[in-house]
Amino acid sequence: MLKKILIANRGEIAARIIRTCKKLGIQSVAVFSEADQHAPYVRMADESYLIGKPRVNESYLNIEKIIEIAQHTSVVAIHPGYGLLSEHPRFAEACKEAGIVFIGPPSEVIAKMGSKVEARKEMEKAGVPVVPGTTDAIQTVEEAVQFATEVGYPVMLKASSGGGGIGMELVHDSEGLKKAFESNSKRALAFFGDGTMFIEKKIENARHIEIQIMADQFGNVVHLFERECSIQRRHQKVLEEAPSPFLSEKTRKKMGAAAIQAAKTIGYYNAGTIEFLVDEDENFYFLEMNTRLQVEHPVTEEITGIDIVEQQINIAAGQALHFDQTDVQRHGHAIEVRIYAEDPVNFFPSPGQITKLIVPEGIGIRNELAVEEKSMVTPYYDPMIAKLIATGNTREEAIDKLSGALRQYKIEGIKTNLPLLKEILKQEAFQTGNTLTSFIDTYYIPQSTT
Ligand code: MV4
Repeated sequence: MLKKILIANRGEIAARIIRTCKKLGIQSVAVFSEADQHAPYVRMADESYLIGKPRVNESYLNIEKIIEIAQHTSVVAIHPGYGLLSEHPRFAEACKEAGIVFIGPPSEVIAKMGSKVEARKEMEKAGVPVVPGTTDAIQTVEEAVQFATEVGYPVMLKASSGGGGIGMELVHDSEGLKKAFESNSKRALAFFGDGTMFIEKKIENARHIEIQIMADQFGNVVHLFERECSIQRRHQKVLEEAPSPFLSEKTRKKMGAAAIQAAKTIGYYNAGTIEFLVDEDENFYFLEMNTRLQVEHPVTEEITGIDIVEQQINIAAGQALHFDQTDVQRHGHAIEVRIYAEDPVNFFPSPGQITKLIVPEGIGIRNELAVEEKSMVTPYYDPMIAKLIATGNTREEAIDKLSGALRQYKIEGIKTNLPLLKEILKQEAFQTGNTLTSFIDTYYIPQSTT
């Protein structure tokens, strides 16, 4: 058992991790920037330490400072949450060197999956279907054009170190590819310090479906079924649900088995997610692997009854999984929406003070909050201020509960995307489970700011 844990994160996920620490009798240490002094998670932790200025480079990304506090407070482990340092191989390495357990996979595995080109190679080795594309990095425009001619347009040009759509472009012909290659490679180099590019065939009318896996340090791997995450805007997820309303039981089984094989092949341990693109005929293709706890993990917790953070802690402590695949059962349906401090018309961030906050409550309603009444939402971090999760016996019941909860929700003082979320739930395409990645662009027409 890990007796004392530092949480190298902020906001709702820091609060979420501290909650499981309390449940397990683990001492928690929070770190915070000058902008987060009054954040709820800072008060929830047993100890809290100021680590620097508001900007992440001067606080939450300062590896040396965080390790220094970890040593000063004698924690045995660090939980990185999501984003920030969670998929930073050098941070995992720094923890190890300091004799502190990193609650995540080994540094080398994070690095390997961080390279999309390497990840594709590993998946081919594992026998997991990947999108038809280049095996090796593309070095020149000529190579790019030659490959695209072979597989046929349209193709997706992607950055090997990319994610969130940065350095990615859809191209329809060789002219477009020639133009896109240099600019995206330069952008990727500027953003990630790596301009390596690769090409995939474009999968049309794709859904984004991911499999949650859990692996211990003894090679035991289970999957916790899928999450449907197709409703996104500019590569920001807005709504996630489990199970997917689209998948057949047969494909669900095949994807689960593929995800387990993927994790075994790379020697993975920790919670992890294998993302797939799924086409209309239920062909699925590996997209990327996330080697961290994800924002949308609660929907999986709701349908399986498994506390994913607790499992991460047990795995990091060197315990074997105490359940196998047949013990993982799913019940009902869960939907999560992300509440962002942003203008629902132009999607600009909307910082300011929350003057009034009413959070819905009820059976099957779960809130994950970064804020409370009177909190300041600052411009320094991700604008997601809360998550709302509704669980019912059926998808219809979950939608009804979520709609009711959204009607109860009140946030005053700042603008939020609550109107967008209500609008999504009202759409027939959503209600019938017809959720493609183009959903928001197709159906959402902003009405007003109030
Ligand atoms: C694709 C694709 C179609 N074909 N790759 C977007 C973010 C990045 N992680 C991968 N993305 C895509 N890759 C091929 N070969 C379509 C997308 C995509 C997308 C994927 C998931 C969820 C929303 C999306 C929105 C636009 C494009």
